[in-house]
Amino acid sequence: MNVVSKQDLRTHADAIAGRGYTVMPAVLSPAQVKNAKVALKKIFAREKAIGSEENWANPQYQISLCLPAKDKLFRDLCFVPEILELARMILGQDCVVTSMNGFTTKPRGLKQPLHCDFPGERQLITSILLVMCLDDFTSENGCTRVVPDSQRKYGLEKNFEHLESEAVELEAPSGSLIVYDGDLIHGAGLNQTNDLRLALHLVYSRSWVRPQWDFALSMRKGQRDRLTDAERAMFGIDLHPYILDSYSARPFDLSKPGRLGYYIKRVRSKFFSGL
Ligand SMILES: O=C(O)CCC(=O)C(=O)O
Repeated sequence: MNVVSKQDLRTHADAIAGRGYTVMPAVLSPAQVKNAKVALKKIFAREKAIGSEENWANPQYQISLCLPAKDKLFRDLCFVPEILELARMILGQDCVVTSMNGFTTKPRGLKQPLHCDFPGERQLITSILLVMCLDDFTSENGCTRVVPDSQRKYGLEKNFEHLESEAVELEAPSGSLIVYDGDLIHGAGLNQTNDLRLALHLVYSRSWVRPQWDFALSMRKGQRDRLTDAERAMFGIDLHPYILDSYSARPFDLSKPGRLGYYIKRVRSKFFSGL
């Protein structure tokens, strides 16, 4: 595992601010990679049926959402010192994790179209996305491809087929991080092998950005109560009391046991503390 110096981190941060992305080799140790792979494969197996029902498993990819609620080792991977320092350099000391998912390209599947995760017309980097490579990323197994300098150019456009010829493939050994501005046009490639191409997608945002995932409402009360103060801050547990699940754009079902009481308590403590 590389120790990334402050100077190197600055160079990576400048590359993200400039062309929109960077590749950091050997950030995760072989043990971190191995343990994350074992845990993610188990989760994928457990979620096979629901994945197909919900379109989390399709001809392009399989995805597993909200990993920090599913295993402590994924929470720990949000606190790798070098990674956190880079995120804080770019997004401020109080940046938060807005989502962390598991992802694989589908063996012999389809190519994911180029897209933008956090489109907008901002002048500021509000989120960065880190692809943690748990396998070697190669052209054959559908490594991430990005369109350099494409951030903050296309507003809310959705179709980027015309940019395919400008996309570059980012091959990287397992343990590497591919990091890009959330506004950069990118996509996973075509997996022409018979194997998975496993990755974790970790997104940090500025603290005032509404998160993609509501970790507070996704964790059971017991689990939430056992989080450390650092984890509570990192997963924005006390930041955004709201009831709309921004990922699916569906309101939470507040009739489910415990949800209404919990929501009222959060809103009260946020807005009426001291009354
Ligand atoms: O894992 C990758 O190569 C990128 C996937 C991606 O762009 C996405 O799922 O939004």
